Amino acid sequence: MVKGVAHIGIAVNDLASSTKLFRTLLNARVEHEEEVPSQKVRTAMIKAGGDTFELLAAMDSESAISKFIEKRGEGIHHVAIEVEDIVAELDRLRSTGVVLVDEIPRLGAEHCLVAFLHPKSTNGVLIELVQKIPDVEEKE
Ligand code: CMX
Repeated sequence: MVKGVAHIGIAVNDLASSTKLFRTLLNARVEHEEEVPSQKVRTAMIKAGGDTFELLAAMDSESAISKFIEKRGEGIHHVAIEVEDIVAELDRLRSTGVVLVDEIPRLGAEHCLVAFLHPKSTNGVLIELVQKIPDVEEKE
């Protein structure tokens, strides 16, 4: 089941200056900052009202964000959709012919399970499916 938009991802050259800009634009604070080495990105989540913007900066030239900015410049990089069961959604979408970038969900920012759909099969929009993993409280 699709729950709604989790966040809008924006590719930026400089995370610090863009974070400052978006904090001013949205009059909001940064909720979360994280490095995702597996994706070679640094992220900052800024929440405004009920919506979240994820600023993404490349950690090196091999990052998908570097390649995106080189080709298209800074701007909207992906739309993340929150789903209840990411494996079921991937199965459903695969069966309709949508091309999956990630056949198997992987760990993304904020300890969520994530999987991307290829923009060539989704009207040129990179879509990320996100499933939140409930916090597990450690018991002594
Ligand atoms: N939105 C729309 N189109 C995109 C795109 C994006 N974000 N990124 C790439 N494309 C387009 C390219 O412009 C290119 O189009 P043309 O063939 O018309 O030139 C096409 O997709 C292929 O792009 P490519 O650079 O040759 O690269 P790949 O096919 O190898 O990979 C993609 C493209 C989207 C699958 C890859 O960038 C990817 O896996 N992205 C998901 C991972 C990611 O973005 N991680 C960073 C986010 C981290 C996080 O939030 O967890």
